[in-house]
Amino acid sequence: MARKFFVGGNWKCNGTSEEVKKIVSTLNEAEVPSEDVVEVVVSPPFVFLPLVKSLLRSDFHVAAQNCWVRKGGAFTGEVSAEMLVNLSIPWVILGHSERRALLNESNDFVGDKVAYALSRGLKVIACVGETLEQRESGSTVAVVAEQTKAIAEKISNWDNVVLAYEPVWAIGTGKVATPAQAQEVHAELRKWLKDNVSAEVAASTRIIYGGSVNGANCKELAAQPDVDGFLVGGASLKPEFIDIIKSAT
Ligand code: G2H
Repeated sequence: MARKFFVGGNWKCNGTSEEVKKIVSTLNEAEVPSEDVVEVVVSPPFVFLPLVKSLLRSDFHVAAQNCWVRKGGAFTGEVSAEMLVNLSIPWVILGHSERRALLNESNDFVGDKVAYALSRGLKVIACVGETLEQRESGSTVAVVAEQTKAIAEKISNWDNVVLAYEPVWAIGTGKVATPAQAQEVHAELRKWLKDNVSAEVAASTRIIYGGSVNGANCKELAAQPDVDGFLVGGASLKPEFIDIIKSAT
């Protein structure tokens, strides 16, 4: 089954309402391949989600950067999956390495979050990736397999999941994985899905790359057979995000 190219823009904890409006107007004016060719999803901070959703062109979609692991309630500072559904926010990013590292989100916790968000009808960009130390010790594949397993154990349907491989050493560092490094891990992840979930899920699940993707390096990465798109941080705040969307073709 053909996998539609996916480009996500993770704005992280950046922006004022003026800056957000400017980014959206750049996106709205851009000429990009049609929705049949590339799925574009941008992820502003929670507080800007309604604003971005109201202004953004209808062929692009929005994602939250996180949501609570269960039904909402007495969880100060959290935002529930139900709230996102209520605001018609279709996507959520879960398991980003910044949250895994800074907020101690474990593999199990991320698996629970993915399962709960899917159960509420959200689509999930689920992130996995190894640290530099883990790569240097030769445990990259074991680490990403373990992270993926913690998700796979808790879900039975992968239709609404995009898997984002984001090596921690490449995030925000300017040190992008080489196309060969990305392809190698993406192929291993696809093999893991085939061996542990099903051949159908392995063939249809989009595996996207994240970590210092920019307008200059996206083409070569996009040409790799198992790279089905990108999750873009820093460059998603700049006009070069358009070039990254265009790398779909
Ligand atoms: C990885 C990526 C977006 P950046 O975190 O998820 O960020 O492109 O800035 O490395």
